[in-house]
Formats: sequence, C-alpha cells, structure tokens
Amino acid sequence: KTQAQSSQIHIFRSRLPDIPIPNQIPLHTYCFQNLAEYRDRTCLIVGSTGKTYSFAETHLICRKVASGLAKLGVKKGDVIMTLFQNCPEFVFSFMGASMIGAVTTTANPFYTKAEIFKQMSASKAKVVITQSVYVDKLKDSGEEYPKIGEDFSVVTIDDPPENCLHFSVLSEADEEDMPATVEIAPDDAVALPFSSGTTGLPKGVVLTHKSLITSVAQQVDGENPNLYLKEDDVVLCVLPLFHIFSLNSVLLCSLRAGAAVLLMQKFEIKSLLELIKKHRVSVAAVVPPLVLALAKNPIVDSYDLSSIRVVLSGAAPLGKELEEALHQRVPQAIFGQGYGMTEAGPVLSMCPAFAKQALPAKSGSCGSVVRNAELMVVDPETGCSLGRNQPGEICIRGSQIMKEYLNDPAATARTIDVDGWLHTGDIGYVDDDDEVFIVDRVKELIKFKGFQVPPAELEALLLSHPMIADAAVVPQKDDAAGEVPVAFVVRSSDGFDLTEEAVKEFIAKQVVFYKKLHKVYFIHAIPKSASGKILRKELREKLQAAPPS
Ligand code: 4UW
Repeated sequence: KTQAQSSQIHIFRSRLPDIPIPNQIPLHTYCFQNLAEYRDRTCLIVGSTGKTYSFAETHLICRKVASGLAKLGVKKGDVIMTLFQNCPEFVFSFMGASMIGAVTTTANPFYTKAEIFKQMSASKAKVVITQSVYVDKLKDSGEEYPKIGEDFSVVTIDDPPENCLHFSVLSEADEEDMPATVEIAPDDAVALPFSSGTTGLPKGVVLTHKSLITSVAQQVDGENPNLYLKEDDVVLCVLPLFHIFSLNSVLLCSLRAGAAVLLMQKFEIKSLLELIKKHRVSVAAVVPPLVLALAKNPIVDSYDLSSIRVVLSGAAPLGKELEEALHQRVPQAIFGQGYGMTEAGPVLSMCPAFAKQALPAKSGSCGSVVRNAELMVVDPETGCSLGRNQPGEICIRGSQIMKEYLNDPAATARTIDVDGWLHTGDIGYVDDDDEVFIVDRVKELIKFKGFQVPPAELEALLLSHPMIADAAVVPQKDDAAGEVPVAFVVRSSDGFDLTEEAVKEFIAKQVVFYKKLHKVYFIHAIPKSASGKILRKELREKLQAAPPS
C-alpha cells in the first residue's frame, strides 16, 4: 500500500499538545525513572493472597531476575516466554528480561499444546516461565518441535516438575552479578506479543523500547496526561497481562505513574467485587463482556464500588446501552474507551475525559487520537484520505507503532506503508470534536470477548480434515461475546456424512476455548474473488440477512 493518493491529506491530531518523550532510554529505566519518589509505596498487590510488593521491592526482584536470566544463558536479543495467568512473577520476568536486553513473548496459558508450540517455534524462546500445571503442554510435541532441556529451559513459579527449575533460581540471584555492559538501543525489541493483524496467521509483533515508552508516555506523561493516573490510585489488573491492553495500559502505565496494580488471576464476579471493596480500586480497565457482567449481575448492588473513579474499556466495541447501565451503578466514575491494536503499540486513541484537565467526550466514542501521533482515515476503495465524519480505514503514524512482524517482511509491508502509516483494518471516522468512532472492521479478525480469533488459523485446521474440501470462517454477532466464529464448510466428495458436531469437535480439541466454532453451515462453494480471496463480506451478509440452516 502506498500513501493516500489524494491531493489533500487530512491528518488528525490530539487536542492535547505534544510533549517531550524520553524514548531514547530502555523501557525499564523509563518505567522506574521516578522510583525515588515512591520507593515505599505499594506497587503490586496479589489479589488472591493479599501479599504486596513495594516499588523498591519490585525493582530489586526485577534486577535479581535479570541477573538470574543471564545466568541461565539468556543474552541480549534472546526471547523468553511467559505462560501464566496474572501474577507478580509476570512483572518480574518481563522487566528482568528488559534489563538484560532480552525480549518477552507473552502467551496464553489456556492455549493448547499446538498453539503454544507455534509461538515457541516462531519466537525461538530459550526460557519458558510458567506454572507447573502447564508444563505438560510443553512436552513431547514430536520430532520437529523444540525440547525441554535441549532447546529451552522451563522455570516454574511453584513446585518444579522433573527437568524444570524453580523461579527462585531467578528471583534469588544476586543482582550485583547482572551483566554490566548490555547496551540497549531504542530500536531493540522488548516485547513480542502475537497477533494476526489484518490477515493470516498469528505473527510476532516486534515492539521496541522506543515504541512502548512512546505509547506509555502518550497516555500518562506530561503536565496534562491523557490518562491521568495518580500515585494513590489502585488499578485493577484482571485482564490478562499476555494481551497488550493489560500489559501496556495497566501495568506499564501504572509503573511509570507510581500507581498500585491489583493482580487478579482470573475474572470471577464475587471475588472481583470483594477485592474492589477491600483495596479501594480506583481505576478499572475492562472489556465489554466484563462491563456486561458488572452492569447486569444483581449481586453488584450489594457491594461498595464508590472508590472507582475511572472505567476504561477497550479491545472490542462497547454499546451505549451497556455503558449507561453500568454507569448507573457507579455514577461517580468517568466512563470512556481506549482504542488499541497490538501492532499500533497499542493505543491509537484514548478518552480525553480521563485527562488531568478533562475534556468532554461522547458516549460511544473511542476518544481522541493520542498525542505525538497522527491519524488518517483512508477510503478503502480509492486510497484517498478522508475528512471529518466520513468513515474509512483508520491509519496511524508515530514512534509508538511496531517495528515489524517477526521474520515476515511481506506482512510488515502490507501493514505499514512506505510513508510509515500503519493500516488497522478498522473502519471509523473522526467527528467535529476530534473524537474517533469505530463502525466496522474490514480485516478478517474475529473478536470473542476481546480475544483474537484469526479465521485463517481455523480455516487451515478445517482444510486439514479429509472430508472437508473448502472452508471459510467469519464472525457472527453475539450478545455476550460480541462476536463468535462460525464456519462455512464445503464437504469433499467422500464427506457426505460429515456432521456439524463432528466439525465442531474436530476444531475444539485443537484450539483454546474462545476459538471454538459456534456454528457450522454446509454450503456448495465458498464465494471467492477472481484472485481467489474469500469474499468474507458476502458470507457475513448472508448470516445477517437470514442465517442458512
Ligand atoms: N472499539 C472497537 C474499541 C476497540 C476495538 C480495539 O487484540 P488487538 O490487537 O488489540 C487490542 C488492544 C486494545 C487496547 C489496548 C490498550 C488500551 O489502552 C486500550 O484501550 C482501553 C485498548 O484489542 O485487537 C485490535 C482490534 O480490536 C478492535 C479493533 O478491531 C482493533 O483493530 N478494538 N479496541 N475500543 N474495537
């Protein structure tokens, strides 16, 4: 893709002025830059046990882990994988790796063996830090796969199974032994989340020290931060840290701002409400299904939620009705959305009502483009840049966006054009008040409760079935999950007795829960363009009009 072919280019910018961003230093230095001011304040709270770590303790353990990782042989540029639910060790591992110039690839512990090994193989992780219950998923995956002890080491945060090490080899290492001379350049990778982007299979998204510092600074730095986090804030961290929303806007932003992070392993309404009350949570980062639970569940009424001053929703569209329903339960809170995409570093826009000097924001908007960045709306048909109130593909440019897809220059070139614009695959517009509204998605991606479901991955699995000749996977609207994946399947000549249940089961055993197919429609042919591309829009319209039986 090339620059918008238009005589006039409309560039949208934040209403907040640009700020100086110290993005020439390493991420860990930036996040802990103001440590002296809040050394003894609480940094991490473990929801399940109540254990807390001060900023000074957190910083020290990160340094120990850095030293321990180096002792295990992890060098600058090497990749480690985190494979667990939210826990303090996530923070220690991620920051510790950063300190020695290593890169963390964050994986979902609920992934199946096959899903984990795809990420392992692509990222070439040398160390996996996990919980003992997940170690079986790292074993015996066949000849072509990396092996524990030979290709990578496994560290567990609880009792280590055979051939695994305990986390204390990292957390009790001597921080003074840390390699003294790791030179980290702004353009070096620090995080490697996986995302399917606008098309195809999941790919490693190379986020550098510079991109993540820029993104965090765009949110919480400056005299009038766009997302104002105070030192006495307690920020809810129930969304998984392996996803970029929680990693960036919850963890990294809180570390930088000196706010406490309340870690929850998983979402369970009663314990969530208990913890909000007990720890006086003031900032809640949520996704629409969580808003739904909080808005609709009657038990919410019997809990004190008066501490919440900010509710930040993102990762999927939030309906106005839902937002209003929750607002009635927490009337004192400011509600707003952020709009992010892993490849965009991730934040493109943020609700301006979260700023220290708040600006008004409309319900349903995703806020305004972040500062120190440019946003453009492009007509997907003509490539022309569009003005206000005209929906088109949202593009973003700035130092926060990813450097590239790992080992995939072709996919990188399809996503970031020669002028540095990252094409999101989202359709939206900017209104007269500089607010961004997302109205549709042109990319394949399906979002189940904010989780990525890449259709190409499910289609490849379907095509590996001997009784399936062709297949396409598209989103179907769903009240609870936002969208669910459904498949259109063409049976092969000997597949006449292939049933919907059999197809569903075939997929279900190979994928994490949110990628399961909710419906299978058998058809005679998958509609395709002359170049062989699946006409997904046609299939989506088919579903909307009258779902085939
Ligand atoms: N409304 C409608 C939204 C919205 C949305 C995202 O899994 P990824 O790659 O990434 C994310 C990141 C979300 C995020 C990060 C940091 C942050 O502060 C924040 O604000 C609260 C959100 O989801 O999926 C990217 C795709 O998800 C959709 C959209 O299609 C985007 O390209 N999406 N946010 N508010 N849709």
